[in-house]
Amino acid sequence: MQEEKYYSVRMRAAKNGSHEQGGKHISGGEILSTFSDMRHAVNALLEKGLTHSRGKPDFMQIQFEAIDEPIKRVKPLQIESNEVESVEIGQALSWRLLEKAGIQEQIIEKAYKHMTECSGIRGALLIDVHSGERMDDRKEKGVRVSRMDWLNTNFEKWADYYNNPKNLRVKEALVLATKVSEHPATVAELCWSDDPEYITGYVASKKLGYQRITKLKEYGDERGCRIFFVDCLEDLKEYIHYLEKETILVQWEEEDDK
Ligand code: WAQ
Ligand code: MG
Ligand code: MG
Ligand code: MG
Repeated sequence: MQEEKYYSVRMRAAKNGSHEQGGKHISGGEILSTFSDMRHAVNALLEKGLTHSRGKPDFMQIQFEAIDEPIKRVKPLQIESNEVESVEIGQALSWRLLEKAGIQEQIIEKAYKHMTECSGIRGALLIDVHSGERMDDRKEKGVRVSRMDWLNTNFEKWADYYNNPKNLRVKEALVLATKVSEHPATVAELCWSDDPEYITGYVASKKLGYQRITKLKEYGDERGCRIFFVDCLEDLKEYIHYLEKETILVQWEEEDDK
């Protein structure tokens, strides 16, 4: 049977000029859509960028392109929530989880330094697990993971089964973390939002699953973070190609988790 054709739909919004002109990143989004759902997809991204807590954009770009390559189905990472009382405790827990994923303490420390120097970027930092140095050459752009999604009917089935909130932010983050952790060169991911009102973040890896941490930054802070700890000295180009161009659809079946 021939599979329905999908399109990658992407949005980015900035304020005080485009990203290229040095504007402030406001919002980004990526969706997979069929042709017949395109209006809905474009509208959802438009809405996301127009009404954002980081500010009112004066630049936005929305584009779609057909996907010609095969689409891979991947099960969502297991999700766990860690309630913490303070940012300090949350940050300490993120360190412990990263160490559990096999990353050395001095590498984590270096990664955190890179992050404070680069917060405000719209993509992720790729950090070499051996040296702690940044691997990508994308400067203030970072690497933007794209071509991933989770059909809403299937996501809602999953959320109902686990009694998880049907929250778009959690869905988007879990989709991204699932795609990123699926690549064998990813050791772990560390993330928290750049949206000032959203303070829950996570550490994710294939082994740890998606470990939410309820406080990773102070309320009101507009500095966000996405770091991929990477172990691939040889083929960085292939890795970035996977993140940007290969298509992943998250798909969950009840039998998977029994
Ligand atoms: N690819 C790479 N990096 C990205 C992408 C992407 N597609 N989208 C966002 N980022 C980077 C970028 O640098 C942002 O500044 C940063 O991540 C945060 O993005 O409760 O909402 O979309 O389980 O603000 C995690 C917890 C929420 C959700 C993360 O991130 C939960 C979040 P945001
Ligand atoms: Mg986004
Ligand atoms: Mg997001
Ligand atoms: Mg954001």
